[in-house]
Amino acid sequence: MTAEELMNVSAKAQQVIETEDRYGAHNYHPLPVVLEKGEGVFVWDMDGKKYYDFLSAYSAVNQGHCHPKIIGALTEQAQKLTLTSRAFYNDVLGEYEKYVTLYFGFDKLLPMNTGAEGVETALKLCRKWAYEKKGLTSDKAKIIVCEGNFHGRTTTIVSFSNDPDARKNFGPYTPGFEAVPYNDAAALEKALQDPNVAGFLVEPIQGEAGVNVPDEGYLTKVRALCSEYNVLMIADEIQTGIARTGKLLAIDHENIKPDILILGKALSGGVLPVSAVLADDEVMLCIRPGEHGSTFGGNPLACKVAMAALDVVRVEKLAENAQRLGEIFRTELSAFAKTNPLVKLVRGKGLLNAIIVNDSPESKTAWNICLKLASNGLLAKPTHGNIIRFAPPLVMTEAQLRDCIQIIKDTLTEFAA
Ligand code: IF1
Repeated sequence: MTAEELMNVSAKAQQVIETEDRYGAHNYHPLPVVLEKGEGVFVWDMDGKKYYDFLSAYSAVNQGHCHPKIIGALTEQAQKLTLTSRAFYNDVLGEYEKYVTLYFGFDKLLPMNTGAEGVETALKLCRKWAYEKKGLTSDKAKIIVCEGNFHGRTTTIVSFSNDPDARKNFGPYTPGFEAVPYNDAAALEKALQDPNVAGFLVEPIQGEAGVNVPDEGYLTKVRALCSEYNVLMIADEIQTGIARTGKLLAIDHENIKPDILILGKALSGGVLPVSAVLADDEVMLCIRPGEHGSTFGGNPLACKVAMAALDVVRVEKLAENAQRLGEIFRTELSAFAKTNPLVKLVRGKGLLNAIIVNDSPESKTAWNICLKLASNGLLAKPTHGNIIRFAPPLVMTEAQLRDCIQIIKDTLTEFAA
């Protein structure tokens, strides 16, 4: 944290930052804001300053901070039973598995905790299916991924990342992956000529790559190609799912069903780590007792929280709200971009949007804009260099959104001057 960045930070908050700097790993470079409370679309820092949260913890807090229904489910179950491990049954997991599989339309669910664990589970499931059902030669299975992907931080996942920061000096890398350009069905079809391909892992919208929205119809072509070549389509909806893009799942915009669906983040409303892999029996039953698991996967506390979180999505019609407010956001900011030299482009779907700042990725412009947004009461953070992601909780009202649009416009105008 530079002295200049700490300028607007109170002594109290600086103390917290310094403690983290001294005792914590330096694996992040946060904005100089020290949060203490969250409620709905708002967060407060420890000096009592109120902000609109326009990051939603990378789309984990779609239901808004500390949603009373989800916190109620958490506190009620926390007094009863939090963890049994899967050595025994518990009275919640079956109810949860039924609720979620019916909610998303799959035969079965494998419960895990973090998104990366969900992705790893999907990769293992895909390989298992390839050897035991498709009949590939052992250790020969190949999974196609997309350039610009972000699927988590494990050594296998970063093995197929092409982001140098994510993978540098974490080798040796896990073999069995090949990248093709995103949003390019022809390139995918070419890669599928290899008979050893087991699956294709894709984000319906690339979040970290800067809210990279593929052409209409791309995912439909992907679905058709995966079926034609008998490889599993694996959809990573950890960030785009749970109503974020204006539909329950981003792939619902094209009405397709992947062979494996990965959920995380807002599956729990950001209350605790809950991820899940969904698939039909033909795939899911390739994993048998003792072949995969985790200590906390499927714990009763997580299950109750996730059911409440999904209930909120349905009852409060968060997908419809995201769809409607997203249209307003992109319309307003696209019009504004025509008059402001700083904004090159506005893109996104539902309430997963981003602006491309008209400056080099190496410049600190996007970062400085976010510092100014913070002092103007709105929290957002750049992704790669010159792209600022805007993703508020989906419980936002139109009036609050218009208030935020004004803050963003005023800040960008200030900056352009
Ligand atoms: C970080 C990014 C977002 C994800 C998708 C799997 C995972 C993520 C599509 C793994 C996680 C988080 C991780 C966090 C920042 C954030 C992020 F910038 F890293 F890429 F959202 F875009 N698939 N994304 O977005 O889930 O293991 O974290 O629960 O690592 O810096 P996780």
